[in-house]
Amino acid sequence: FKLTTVEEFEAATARLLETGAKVGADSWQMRVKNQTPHCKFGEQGVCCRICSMGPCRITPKAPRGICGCDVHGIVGRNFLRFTAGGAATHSDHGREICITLGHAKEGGDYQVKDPEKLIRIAKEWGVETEGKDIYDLAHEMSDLAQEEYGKIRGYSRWLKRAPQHTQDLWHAAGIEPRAIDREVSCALHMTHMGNTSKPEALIRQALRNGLSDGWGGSMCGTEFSDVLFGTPKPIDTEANLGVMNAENVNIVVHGHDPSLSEMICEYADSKEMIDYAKSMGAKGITVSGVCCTSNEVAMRRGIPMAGNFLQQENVVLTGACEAIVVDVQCIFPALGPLSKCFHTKFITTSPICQMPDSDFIEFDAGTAGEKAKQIVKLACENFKNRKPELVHIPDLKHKATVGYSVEAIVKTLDGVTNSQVDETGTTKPLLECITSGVIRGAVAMVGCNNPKVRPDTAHIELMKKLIANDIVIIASGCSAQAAARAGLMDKAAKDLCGAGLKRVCELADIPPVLHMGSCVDISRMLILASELAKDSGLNISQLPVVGCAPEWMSEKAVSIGNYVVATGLDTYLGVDPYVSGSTEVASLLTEGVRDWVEAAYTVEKDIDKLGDLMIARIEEKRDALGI
Ligand code: NFS
Ligand code: SF4
Repeated sequence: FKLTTVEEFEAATARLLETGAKVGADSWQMRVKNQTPHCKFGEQGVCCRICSMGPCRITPKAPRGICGCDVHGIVGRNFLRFTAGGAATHSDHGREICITLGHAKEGGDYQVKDPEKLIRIAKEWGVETEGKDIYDLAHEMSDLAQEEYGKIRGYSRWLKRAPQHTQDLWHAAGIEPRAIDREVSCALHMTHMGNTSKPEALIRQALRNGLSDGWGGSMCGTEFSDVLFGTPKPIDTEANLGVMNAENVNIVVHGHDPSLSEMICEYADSKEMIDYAKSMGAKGITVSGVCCTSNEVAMRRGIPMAGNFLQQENVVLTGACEAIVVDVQCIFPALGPLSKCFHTKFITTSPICQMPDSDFIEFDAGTAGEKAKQIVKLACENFKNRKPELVHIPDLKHKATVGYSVEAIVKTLDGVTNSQVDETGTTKPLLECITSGVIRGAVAMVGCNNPKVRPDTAHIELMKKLIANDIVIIASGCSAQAAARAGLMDKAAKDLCGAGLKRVCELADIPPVLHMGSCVDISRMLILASELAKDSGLNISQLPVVGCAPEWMSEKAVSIGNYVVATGLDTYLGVDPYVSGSTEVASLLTEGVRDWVEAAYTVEKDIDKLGDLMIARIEEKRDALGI
């Protein structure tokens, strides 16, 4: 068994960039050069521009801004604003899903595909389900979920899913999130000129705002996406640019909201559209994905993953992309001008994400089917405009098995252990593997690519190291796609594991890196950690489980980091979150918060060291438990 190497990824990219040079295309590789070195004030987080007396930059000679704010206040406010941006983004995505749920109807574009899950959540929320039409229930839950964003009293309904001990910690620390939108507003209010400059208060709100995402907006996104589109189950797919097909109309879905990508997949798979593609001279239609929307449709439909964040330009550079259809988040504005160098249609669909040089086809839940069909037709009609001399699809792809929701993990592991464990439907078999030491622990690998790190290398190298040490990986977002493209989600990758993990992979018939979905699906990881804690009688912070985002870049990733830490899981970052300018803020994040939530951050840019630190932490937790 052989993984695809990062060198092979890079050779493929280099070949594509040659095409780019021919047509005069710009690329992120070129723009990074223009932007380097980066502004040191920005990198340390010591620049404040939240009022027009500034911008103020803190230096030894100028230790305070014009208003008198010191470096700790400035760095802390910047960190909180960064978090608020991410929490707002995830949560607004979640809200869109709640709205889509309100449009679900029998035989309509959107239907309830997992009624059991809807009923389960309704019961959790104390909603009467007996004798109720499933669509009436869906609409009632849609309203209630949307109210979570602006309710006037109480805390997020989802918090109750956490172990009591975790809820008690949140209460004691004063960080239980209230209405989702309120925490974002509160963060922006606190960081306005002349408000909070005390680091401790800013970091507390950063955790609370993170929690309003993970245990609020993101959880709405994940749970109601499952209700609408089905809870993921293990399914086979493929990953990397080679999934695009030179003979077919290639549609690439990019972004985050499955409401769009699901509809595109649905129509692209219809006989009517396939016939239409044939009438345009193609053999068929291939839909593939980039970024998290790709994870969504891969997990539920086995749609292949063309690439992750820093591959988005590559799909256009193949010269074989008829349409790149985007909704929201992580979309390079570069795709506009780049698509103009090729025949590619760059189709934006959301009022939230409007870009120059794109065709805007507004997509909403009410007209979804009709718009999806229009987009697929447009892509088919564009096939004839291809310039054959520019077409080159790298011959790189790997098999991957994806779709490991918590439900799927529990089901897959049921009955795997040969121990006395006979309780099905719990995480006990997984716990048994961990306690016996067959698996040493688990790492949640998440987050983006970032040109500051050699792309994909940190994800892949860390995963290789961890699985060789019998540590199972649960992965999401662009990290999951890096794994899939390398081959780490191929079941054959068990050969790269230590003997214990290899045995578990064989018995359970799973790959050593489990794809848990998109970034909003990190809420699944919170549930898994909670279930493990409840089933073992331990606190989450005692479990030999940590989180890691080695190549993160977005505000969303910081919000995630905050809720993962606040849930009791130590989190390891490979890129600095612009706090190095303040000793107080940096030490709060790497130590101080541990007093509130029993976990903290570690930042380490040396990837090999980062891996060693995680392994050491996992072993330390095992020692503390005497296992
Ligand atoms: Ni997550 Fe998904 Fe990727 Fe990073 Fe962007 S796609 S929401 S933010 S870049 S992992
Ligand atoms: Fe400068 Fe204070 Fe205004 Fe920030 S809020 S720009 S530190 S004067």
